[in-house]
Amino acid sequence: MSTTTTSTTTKTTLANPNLHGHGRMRLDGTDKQFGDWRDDLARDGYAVVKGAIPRERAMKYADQMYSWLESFNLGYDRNDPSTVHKDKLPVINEKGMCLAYGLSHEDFVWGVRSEPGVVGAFEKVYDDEDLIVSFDAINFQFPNRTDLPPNKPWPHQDQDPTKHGFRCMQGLVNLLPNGPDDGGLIVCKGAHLLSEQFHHDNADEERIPAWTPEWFGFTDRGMKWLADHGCEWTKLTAEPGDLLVWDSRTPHYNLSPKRDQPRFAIYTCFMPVADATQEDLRRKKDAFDRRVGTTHWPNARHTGSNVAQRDGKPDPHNRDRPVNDPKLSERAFKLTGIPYIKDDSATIAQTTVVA
Ligand SMILES: O=C(O)CCC(=O)C(=O)O
Ligand SMILES: [Fe+2]
Repeated sequence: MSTTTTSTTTKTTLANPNLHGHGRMRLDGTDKQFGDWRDDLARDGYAVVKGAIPRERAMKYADQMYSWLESFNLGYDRNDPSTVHKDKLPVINEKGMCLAYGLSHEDFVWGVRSEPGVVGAFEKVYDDEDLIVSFDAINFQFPNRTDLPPNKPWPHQDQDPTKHGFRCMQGLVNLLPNGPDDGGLIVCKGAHLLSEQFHHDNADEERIPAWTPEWFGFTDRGMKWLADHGCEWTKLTAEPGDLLVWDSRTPHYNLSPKRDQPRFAIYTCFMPVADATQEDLRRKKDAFDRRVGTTHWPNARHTGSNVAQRDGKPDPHNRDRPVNDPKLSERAFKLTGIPYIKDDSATIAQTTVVA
């Protein structure tokens, strides 16, 4: 491996033979047939991309996730389910989200984000190789947790309801066997196509408070509207290495596992860099430099913090850098968005890339 310094912005052609110049998918009922998972995505608002990461590599990533939990030395042991307790783990909420500790930038997380089968799926949907990726949360859900509040349904869409049409495809890589009772993603089939009508019909309703405009929570009335319009909820199942993708307008949430199998997932959301502004990219560079996270939205409209709160106080186990800082390939570095920043070569040159 050689270490180089990147200081220029170039739009290289990665020549992905899977791109056919068909243009970005529209997910409005007018997409042509592809004969693969893209047809499911267009019709249902979600799809499973089987084997986006080979199973053995996915299991290795899961192993690194277990090791990362154990690295806090708080008493969690993957072989002893009785050690699944908030006092023995980094701070993870009842939805399974772990947001701090520089985790979004651990080398294994970047490894998952830059897997060719993962990036390639997004390249196909956007018909574009110049993409940026979110610095998202990581999900660790364990069964039978009585030490956390229950994970009540939180149906939502991750897109501003005043902005219509397909804007962003979200994704998560599933890393452990995930059957019907093993928790994980549940989606409302076909509701992406009714999204504009939904928000028109329900515009008078008081909104569930959201900390970003790119989030909308479905109330009981909203859930009834979806049911009345024939939309059904489906809990997805997946093997290690499968990529689950969904239109940001598709209503969804997650369920906790019910038997003995934990659920591990790494969220991977990409969008064309052409959809981000230079200001977005500079904010994204700042988030990368500080090793903090973003929401699912890769344009980094909101950036996070590495200060987890434990029992109302900063966690004494907080970290502000990953245990293993990422060694980014040239492809991965482009996904940070940094090489697309114009007229900022002095600062960009500080970022080291391992080719
Ligand atoms: O964990 C999941 O499957 C879904 C998570 C989600 O919807 C979110 O973080 O916005
Ligand atoms: Fe979501």
